[in-house]
This record gives sequence, structure tokens and C-alpha cells, in this order.
Amino acid sequence: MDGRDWGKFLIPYDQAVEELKVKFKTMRVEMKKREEYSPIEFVTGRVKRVSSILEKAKRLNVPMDKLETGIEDIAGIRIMCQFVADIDQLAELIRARKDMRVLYEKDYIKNNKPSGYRSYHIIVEYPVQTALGMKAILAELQIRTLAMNFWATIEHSLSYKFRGNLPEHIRDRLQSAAEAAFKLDEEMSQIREEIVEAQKLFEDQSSRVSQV
Ligand code: 0O2
Repeated sequence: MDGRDWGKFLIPYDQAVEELKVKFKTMRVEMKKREEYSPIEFVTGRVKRVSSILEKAKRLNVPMDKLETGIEDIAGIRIMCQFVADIDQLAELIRARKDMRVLYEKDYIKNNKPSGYRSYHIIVEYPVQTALGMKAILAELQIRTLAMNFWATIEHSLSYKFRGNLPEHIRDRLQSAAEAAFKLDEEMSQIREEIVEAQKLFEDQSSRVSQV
């Protein structure tokens, strides 16, 4: 048993997730207004479950008094993009920000995981203003396309169901689904300009209708 007060421990992480969600959602709205296009499609976030923190600490041999530095994804933000190129653009915008500091990046798009997982991870240090003063915490920003997210969400639930030991036929299907998701991203990238143009037109028309 661990005597830690998890409620208190997680306060800055809860706050960071809420703040970061607002910041990236605001970035989407701002870019839509300024440039009629945003590399962000939608944003989600979560604080890691205590059982999941403990399981990861055990797996990575992180001592209980080093959780804050040893587990980098207690605060997790997921940002979904339409196209692979949007991920690069968004990563640039994140690197230029003054309210968070990029510590390092993991490119699971160029180097996908053996499972087939693809995503771009950025580990940032983010200062939270708590009632007790400033606390810098680590947060993991996962940036992925809609296709990568579809695959990862399904693979995550299957891995959870089978406790990581996926039956071979499911593993094979997931591998080919990962290839299909990769192909979908490639195909969409080929006609990105046309899609973006069409979406801008559509947005213009809907905003005209809503103004009437
Ligand atoms: P949850 O439920 O969101 O807390 P690890 O994959 O954890 O052994 P590492 O280097 O710590 O290794 O990975 P990293 O880059 O920190 O990424 C951890 C998170 O990335 C995971 O969190 C998932 O959200 C996602 N992820 C990484 N690999 C896979 C994968 O093969 N499939 C899926 N679906 N997601 C993956 P948790 O702790 O698993 O999940």
C-alpha cells in the first residue's frame, strides 16, 4: 500500500491538463479566424489513473519519490490533426511558445512502434500556478492524425481487454489496419490543398448562413 495522498499529488496535473486543453482549443479557434485553417482538429486530455501510474513506475523501476520526473505522461494532452503535415506545423508552434518548455520529442511517425503505433510525442515542462506557488510539472503532448488516433484508440482497448497479450489473429489484423491507416494518411496528403480549399469554402458559406 502507498500512503501518498493522491488527491493532493494530482492537483497540479489536473490543473495543467485543464489549462493546456483550453490553450490548444483556443489556438484552433484563433488560427481558424486568422488563417481560415487550423492544424488542430480537436483536443482531449487526461490525468493518468493512479493504477496506471503505479504500473508504469514498477515497469520502469521509478522509485515512488521520483514519480514527478520519472513518469512523464501523468498529464497527457492529445491533439488530433487532419494531415501529417499539420503535425510538423503544430510542433513548430509548440516549440515557439513561451508558456511551456520542450524537453524532448519522440517521433513514432518516422519510427513507428512494433505494435504499429504512430504518433508524435512532445514532452514539455509546464509551470502551474498553484495556491502554494509555482510548480513546474511534466506533460506529454501526443500529436496525431485522425487516422492514427482511430487506430490507437482501438488498439488501446484491445490491449486493455487482452492485458497486452493480443491473440495472433488480432495482432495481424491490427498490423494491416496500421498499414491501411498509413495509406489513408498518404492518400489524403496528396489532395490536402483541394481538401483545405473545399473546407474553407464550406466554412465561409456556413458562417454566411448563420449571420442571416
Ligand atoms: P494511458 O492509458 O493513456 O495512460 P510505453 O509505451 O509506456 O512502454 P514510453 O516510452 O513511456 O513507453 O511511451 P510514451 O512515449 O511515453 O507513450 C506512452 C503513451 O503513448 C501511452 O500511454 C499511450 O497513450 C501511447 N502509446 C504508446 N505506445 C502505444 C501503442 O503501442 N498503442 C497505443 N494504442 N498507444 C500507445 P499509456 O500509459 O499506455 O496509456
